[in-house]
Amino acid sequence: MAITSIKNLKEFSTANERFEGAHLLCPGCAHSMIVRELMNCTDDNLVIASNTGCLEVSTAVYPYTSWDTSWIHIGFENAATAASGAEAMYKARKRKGTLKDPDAPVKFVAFGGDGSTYDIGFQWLSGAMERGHDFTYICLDNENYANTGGQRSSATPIGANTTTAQAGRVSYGKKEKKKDMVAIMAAHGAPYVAQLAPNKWKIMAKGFQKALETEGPCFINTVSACTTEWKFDPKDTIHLTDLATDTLMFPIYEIIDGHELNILYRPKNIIPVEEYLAAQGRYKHLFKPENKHVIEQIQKDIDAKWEYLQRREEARV
Ligand SMILES: Cc1ncc(C[n+]2csc(CCOP(=O)(O)OP(=O)(O)O)c2C)c(N)n1
Ligand code: SF4
Ligand SMILES: [Mg+2]
Repeated sequence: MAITSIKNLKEFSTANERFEGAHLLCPGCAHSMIVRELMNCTDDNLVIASNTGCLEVSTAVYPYTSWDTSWIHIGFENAATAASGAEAMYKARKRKGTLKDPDAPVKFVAFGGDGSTYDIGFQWLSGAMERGHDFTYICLDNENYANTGGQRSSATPIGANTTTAQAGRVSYGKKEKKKDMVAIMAAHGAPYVAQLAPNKWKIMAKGFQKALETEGPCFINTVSACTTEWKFDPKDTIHLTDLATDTLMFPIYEIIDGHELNILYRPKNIIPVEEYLAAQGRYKHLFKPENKHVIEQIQKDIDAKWEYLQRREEARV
């Protein structure tokens, strides 16, 4: 098995880069941290499909590429389709004996933003999960359509100001709550589903490795802080992600075979969500007296979800 045990920080920083640093993502963009970690956590050959979005447009500007591996660019809705199609072809060729090196370990991975994963590519992702392809789908969840100017997606949390759910005199921003994609993917009966974050990089590497090692369709939602649309200083990406995990706005957990839930990170001190919201321009209107009720609602929802996750973990159902 070519997947290595979790590398330490030194090994990670000195490993042969498979995701090259010369790209056009904004300084501080978490997309590159997540992709780099996935690519550095295994020595297996990788076939990666990446659909339209910030990651794709910033890493494959002709004639340059940041991808030191097989890489397929595909239309906005089709990351899962491309990865699952490549996997099906690989299996067929293996069966027919037409692969040059049939014993070389190969893993199939798809990267999609939340706009493509939660909304526009949702049915294609659902189909690939249901068909049971052996691949890992990673959602880079920055909670908006960043590449086209910050429109709301169904991953955008309630109360966020976006270009299509604007906060102003008559509105506090997005009115609807975030879709629970992790639960939806687990409901497909996928063997491995998780929510991970780049500040907890060892947990994230372990989760990636688990997904790559697991046979069948795996889904990972990663929290990807977006300096431009969340509106925070690029130097604060990891601090902001710490706030995301330690307020439990983004709890870190896995679900195995659609039912066994394990919490992977328990903050020592749970931070009130206000601190996370106050650190980002997209929520600044919530601190006006007339919008305080939205902050209270967000905190209530976080508390209820944390309770629920703990109960699920204990119940082992
Ligand atoms: C079918 C289709 N609809 C819309 C677009 C325009 N489009 C390109 S990238 C993008 C936003 C991508 O958002 P997301 O998937 O969240 O990725 P991010 O850029 O935020 O990483 C949109 C709407 C497109 N290329 N194809
Ligand atoms: S707009 Fe956001 S997601 Fe896109 S490159 Fe910049 S920081 Fe990254
Ligand atoms: Mg997005």
